[in-house]
Amino acid sequence: MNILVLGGDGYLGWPTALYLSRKGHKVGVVDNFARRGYDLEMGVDTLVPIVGLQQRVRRWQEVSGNEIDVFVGDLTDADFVSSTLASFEPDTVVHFAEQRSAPYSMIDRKHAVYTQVNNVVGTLNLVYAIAEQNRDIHLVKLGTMGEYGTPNIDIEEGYIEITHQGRTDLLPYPKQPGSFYHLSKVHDSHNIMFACRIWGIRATDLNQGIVYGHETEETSLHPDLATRFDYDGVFGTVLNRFCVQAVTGHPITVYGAGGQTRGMLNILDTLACVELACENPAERGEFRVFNQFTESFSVQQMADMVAAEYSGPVTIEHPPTPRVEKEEHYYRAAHTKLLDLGLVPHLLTSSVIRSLLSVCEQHKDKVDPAAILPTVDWRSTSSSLVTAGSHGAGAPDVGESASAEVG
Ligand code: NAD
Ligand code: USQ
Repeated sequence: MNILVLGGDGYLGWPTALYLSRKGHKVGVVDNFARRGYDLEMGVDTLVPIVGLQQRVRRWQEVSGNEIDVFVGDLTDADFVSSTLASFEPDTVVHFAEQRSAPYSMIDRKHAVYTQVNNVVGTLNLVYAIAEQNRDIHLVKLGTMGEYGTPNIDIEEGYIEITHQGRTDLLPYPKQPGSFYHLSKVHDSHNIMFACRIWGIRATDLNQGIVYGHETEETSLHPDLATRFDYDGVFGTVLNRFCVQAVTGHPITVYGAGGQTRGMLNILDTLACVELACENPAERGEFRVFNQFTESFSVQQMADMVAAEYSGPVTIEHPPTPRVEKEEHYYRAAHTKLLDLGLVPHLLTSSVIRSLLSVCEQHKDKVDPAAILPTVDWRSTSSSLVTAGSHGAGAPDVGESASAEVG
């Protein structure tokens, strides 16, 4: 297949592009380097060094003999999206290219507006280009388990059968997301579902849990092929952060009571799930939802697992959560559809945690302790993290220009 990977310079997009290329697909990657810009803006850096996209692609060609096409541009630019699709002629578009940090979206108004414009407008431009050019293109969109929130009933895969006043219907599962970022994913889901209904395009929404891990078969082939590894308080995700905290002697930061429970998956399963979705496309007009995670754990359980596997001393602290979230709650989410397609999960075993700890150990001299603590407070409308006017390369002030740009 011709597979276009949007966000192909990111933590998940880059290893996915390599994986699909190695499987024999013709792969193109699209990115505007916004993620590298957020690092400059926040004054943080990936723990594992990464080289530039062009250098990555050249190295991949040398190592594998496979070419990857590169398209540098912004999905909020409709002409760019349209011309990229026209030139690459994808069978499948895998869409990772969004601002993906919940804390980043909660810094202040500018970052909330930036996140929602970037994510929602980019996705709208994409569905328009697909509808205009070729309605057979399969859109594989990265959503998030966080779209559902933490309801006090079982979470289904996208839809729930509801009987009300004696009548029954299959309806989209209710959404209670926990940040302006997670809300942007809900808005995307609604827009894509509508586009499938009106234009008959085909889409799979992968409601992914929190990804951990760093190495894949392909990224391990050369240091230039490494993907990023974030541990800071804004972009680092929980298990990756806990491993960095353990190896640097920083207390593990379990926010609040630690009963926050989330669906988790190994980065290797992200690649496998995306491949399964690509190889088993949705029907024309179908908006399909898969819950993409393999196990669920509470934050406290993850801290305990890391502490148990690390050979040195580890302390676990419970600072108040900077988020507005339930610290203890019911959590049971269905995740059978990808298993039915053949997913064989890589579970969170002791050896997986030890290998994560060893990546962190290897690069621990690069850790900036000042970047570890959380700095964004959900209850505040303007975090002290970024003062007015200091926004750098990451979040352009789209607040005032958004309507003009969209219009
Ligand atoms: P990432 O930030 O590392 O990668 C996203 C890439 O998209 C970046 O390289 C960025 O520069 C690019 N991008 C952003 N906006 C763009 C635009 N307007 N035009 C072109 N490129 C743009 O994030 P990631 O961790 O690789 O996550 C990828 C996707 O998976 C995201 O949509 C995220 O919401 C979703 N997801 C991630 C996780 C996780 O744990 N990392 C979990 C669930 C879902
Ligand atoms: N947490 C801690 N201590 C920390 C960091 C986080 O207790 O040091 C807690 C948070 O309060 C939260 C949970 O861990 O309850 C998860 O936080 P996270 O930062 O690992 O994950 P989240 O903000 O939900 O976002 C990440 C990705 C996002 C993706 C989402 C999947 O950044 O792109 O959509 O995971 S999900 O959580 O299923 O929505």
